[in-house]
Amino acid sequence: MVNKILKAPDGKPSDVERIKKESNYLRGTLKEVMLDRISAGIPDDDNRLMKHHGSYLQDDRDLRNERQKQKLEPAYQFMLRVRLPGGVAQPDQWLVMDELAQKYANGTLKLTTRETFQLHGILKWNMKKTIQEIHASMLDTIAACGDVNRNVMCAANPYQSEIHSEVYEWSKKLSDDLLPRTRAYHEIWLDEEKVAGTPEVVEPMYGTLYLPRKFKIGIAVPPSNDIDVFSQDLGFIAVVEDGRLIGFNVAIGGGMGMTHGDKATYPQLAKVIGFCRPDQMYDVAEKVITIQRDYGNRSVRKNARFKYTVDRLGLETVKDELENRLGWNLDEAKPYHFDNNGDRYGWVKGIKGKWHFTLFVEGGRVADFDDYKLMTGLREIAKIHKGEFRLTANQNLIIANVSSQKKKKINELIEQFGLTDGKHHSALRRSSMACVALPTCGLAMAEAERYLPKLLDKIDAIVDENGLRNEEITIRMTGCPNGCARHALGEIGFIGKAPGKYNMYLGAAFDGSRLSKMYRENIGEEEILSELSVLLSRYAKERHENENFGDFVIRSGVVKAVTDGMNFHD
Ligand code: SRM
Ligand code: SF4
Repeated sequence: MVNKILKAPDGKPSDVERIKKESNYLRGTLKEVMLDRISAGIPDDDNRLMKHHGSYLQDDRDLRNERQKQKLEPAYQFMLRVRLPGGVAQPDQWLVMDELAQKYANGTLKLTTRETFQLHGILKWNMKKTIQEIHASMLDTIAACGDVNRNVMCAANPYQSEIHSEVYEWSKKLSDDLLPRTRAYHEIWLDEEKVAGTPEVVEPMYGTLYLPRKFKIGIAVPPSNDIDVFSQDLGFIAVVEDGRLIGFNVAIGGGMGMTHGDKATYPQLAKVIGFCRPDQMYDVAEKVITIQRDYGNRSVRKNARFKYTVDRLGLETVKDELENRLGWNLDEAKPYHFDNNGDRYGWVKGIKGKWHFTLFVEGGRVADFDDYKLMTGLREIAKIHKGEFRLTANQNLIIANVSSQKKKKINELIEQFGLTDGKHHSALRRSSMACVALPTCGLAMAEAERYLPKLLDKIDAIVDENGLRNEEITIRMTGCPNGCARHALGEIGFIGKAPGKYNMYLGAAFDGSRLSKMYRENIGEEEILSELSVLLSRYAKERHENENFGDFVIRSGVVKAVTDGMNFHD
């Protein structure tokens, strides 16, 4: 056992640390400012705190210039993210989210890359009503953003439904047990009376400052790595023996975000450090989180994620510290094997005669489009569905646990509304993901969700020319290097640099176990298409049997394999 003296980095705490410290456990002046009708916005300090309540202030960037010209304040509106552990929503909860989207938001639902709902475009005066209605449906938005543990993901895979339900229960338990304990949310949004006198310890795990940065946990069930377990701060890989869940391999220190031009920031993959039983999972999560709480960087926020703490202290040191805090040692990691990080579409039969239908939802956007009434179709299904909806980490949706009797009726609705399992699309499009980006994301440098489908129309032509229509190649686009669509784990990745310009990355592994490498910088559509034209034609002609595109570009020397996030920029 190493006996090192561990230290957090020196340096003046960032302003967010001050805001949290002075917030009286995430209250700040949120209650008051939300009542103010003079501005549709809220002050910056409160907006920082707002994230811990699952929301934050945005403005419609499509309208920004025009409003500036007219000397109006920006078109302020709120994004609201639901906490939905494991991505499971009941049909009545789906209907509530649909209704709220129409009543208070922009009439659409965003299914996120972390298996939950986001509403966009909520006006300040409607926020409280929206949160209260979400709460009445037995959901909440606590800790969906902010410097705390976020929504815990779990494999949505319908193939192993008995293991899914067990793993789902663990993800829900972790998510619930790791919630902040402050009553701020209940007081601000749900009108809970403040209890006189303050209990001695409000936040036994988080403390007054919460975490240095966001913290993410995901649980994968091999062979599917649909949740991209290696991108998590803390990942659990289910180990199944003789059809029974015996525990989890534990992986630490993953994350996708970076800043253009700053080599001290990089995407990183979590590394497996051992194995624990299911009943030890909470203990592991809590102790890992407290290590990050104590040693994470509270001075430079862009180096504050747990991946940097692990890389700075060293994997072995962090493992030792974890075992010290646990008071027991992790077992040796068990063998595991992933074969993909995407979704499998269409109808699948699970246990007890139940059926599951995985629907392709391009960019995760549920809306009624001119020629595709996706939102109405899903509403009609939710009205008769007795199973559940599972939001996937690839922004898709599973209509899950459908009885054989109900399947006929649900299938009729699927057909009536033309809801697609994506099978008439190219496999490349089915394997695509794009983050929200413009017009709502304040950090976007380029389009993603609104642009990728159009780019894919053109890439599809290249795919068809080369006979690659059924080849699954993962392709991901983000509007900035924060990596919300886990671009660094797409075999083809695009990161927005400026309007219409992207950095292009290649060479991630199809099973999510290797990062991609920068291939071209700051290129526009024409160049993207000409690069892909050459690469896909070579792939069609020169690939080995069953060779994935990400492996091909490395074997053929197009890009170097990234062996560790720390050499991502080399
Ligand atoms: Fe994200 C910030 C959207 C998954 C890394 N992300 C944001 C914000 C809140 C912008 C902001 O802070 O001003 C975006 C809101 C846009 C909007 O208009 O809705 C945003 N992130 C999203 C979503 C909705 C993308 C999507 O299209 O699905 C995803 C919501 C997930 C959820 O339900 O909780 C989303 N974000 C991710 C992921 C993927 C994941 O977790 O599996 C990542 C990469 C993994 C990681 O965390 O390393 C991710 N988001 C970031 C970062 C970079 C963090 C970093 O430390 O590196 C930011 C910026 C930040 O935190 O300062 C960010
Ligand atoms: Fe916004 Fe960037 Fe995340 Fe896309 S990757 S949603 S542009 S923060």
